[in-house]
Amino acid sequence: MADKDDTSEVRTPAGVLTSSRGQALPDPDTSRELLRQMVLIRRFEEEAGRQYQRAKAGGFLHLAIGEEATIVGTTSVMEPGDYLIGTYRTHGHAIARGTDPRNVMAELFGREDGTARGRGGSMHIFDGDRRFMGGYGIVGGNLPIAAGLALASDYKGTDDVTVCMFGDGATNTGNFGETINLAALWDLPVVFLVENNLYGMGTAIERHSAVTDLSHKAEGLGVPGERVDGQDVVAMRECVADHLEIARRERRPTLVEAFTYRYRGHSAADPEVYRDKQEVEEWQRRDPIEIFSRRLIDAGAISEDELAGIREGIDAQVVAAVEFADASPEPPLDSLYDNLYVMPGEQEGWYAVDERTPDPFRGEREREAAADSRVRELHEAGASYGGQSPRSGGGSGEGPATERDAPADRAGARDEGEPDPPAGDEQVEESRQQGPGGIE
Ligand SMILES: Cc1ncc(C[n+]2csc(CCOP(=O)(O)OP(=O)(O)O)c2C)c(N)n1
Ligand SMILES: [Mg+2]
Repeated sequence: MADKDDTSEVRTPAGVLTSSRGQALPDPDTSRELLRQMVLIRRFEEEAGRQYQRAKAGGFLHLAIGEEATIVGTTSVMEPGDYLIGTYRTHGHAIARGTDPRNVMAELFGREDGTARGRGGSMHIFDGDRRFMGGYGIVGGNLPIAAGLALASDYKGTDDVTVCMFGDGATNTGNFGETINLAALWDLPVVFLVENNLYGMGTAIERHSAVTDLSHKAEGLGVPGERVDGQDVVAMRECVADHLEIARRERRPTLVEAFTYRYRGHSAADPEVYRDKQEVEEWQRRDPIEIFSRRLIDAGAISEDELAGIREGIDAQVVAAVEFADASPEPPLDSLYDNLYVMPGEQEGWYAVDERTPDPFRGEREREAAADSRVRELHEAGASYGGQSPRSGGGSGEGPATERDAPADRAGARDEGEPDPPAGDEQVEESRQQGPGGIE
């Protein structure tokens, strides 16, 4: 059913994007599911932000609030066997792929029931069973891995496709050019998807990329692209479905550039001096969840009551995720070196610690170290760096972390590579003094 005008227009740094994608709503069940997933991701991330303020979640935290339609539109048309690989902003991607939000929250809390048993934290959500191949902290670092996944599918002769999602900033990395070139040369079944939220940290796209129409940026290397409104879940779905089909059937890579926007700062520690409030508000008027809810109500696909019911159910689900995460044990301290090395007998292959040398392997030594007090010292240093009080007695789940009053925006916990906050900001200064202790 076509319930919109024939074309839509979105203002972008590279001119107005006119598109006829997203005219027809999917069937009511599918539509409700798209909405439910977007609301779940939004609520989950709002709560993650709150738990970070309370210092329940540690490390770094990058929220994708505002980018839900780009995420859900994409995953909703992927097959279960397809691979998805993303960045450090991927709580929603994992949830949309089917990972239980309770396990994602437990990962943020650094607990045993987390998706990486608490080892990865927010930037490294991973769920191999659902072929969500992870979050990566190195900008552009996931692109070559995506090419590897796609090559593996080809090699095995399956028709699985890899979807590789990354930011506008990542298109400036060497990894982008190198991966695009190989993907085109080897006809790899991969869809490259740029989540163009107009900024790489605090740098606007016009200031970081000579080419602002990113859909053209891979063309000279043999990968054509398409621009799409990333705030319109139906347009996203349609567009990605076509590109998946090209990868699956024609075995060639393409690129999708989705226009989207993050409402929150780059990370929880961003003072946001590079954009003004009006710009954020302008994008909030094109909120993907509000737009889609209104559209479904207008089309009679959902009632106001049903919508309220969805929101209520999700509120409860997110509260349960926090309770679950909080009740999950801390990883035992003597497991600190687990899964770092492939030890003898665990797995055959060149990467296993084998009998090539009579000396004990470094990994074995590190494991032995877990038995002595050096590990304890490491733990304490790590805990104080993260601003937490170390737990007494070796940290094998003796109770929840000591809650502390985190500074209002935890501005002291700056992201790697983030610029110093502007001078004279008292709150930043104060939290910087309280801030990460550093390892002595
Ligand atoms: C190779 C590399 N350079 C720099 C950084 C620091 N850094 C972290 S996020 C980021 C911005 C990336 O922006 P973009 O690709 O647009 O993704 P977004 O954060 O907007 O989702 C930078 C420069 C990094 N993590 N890795
Ligand atoms: Mg960006």
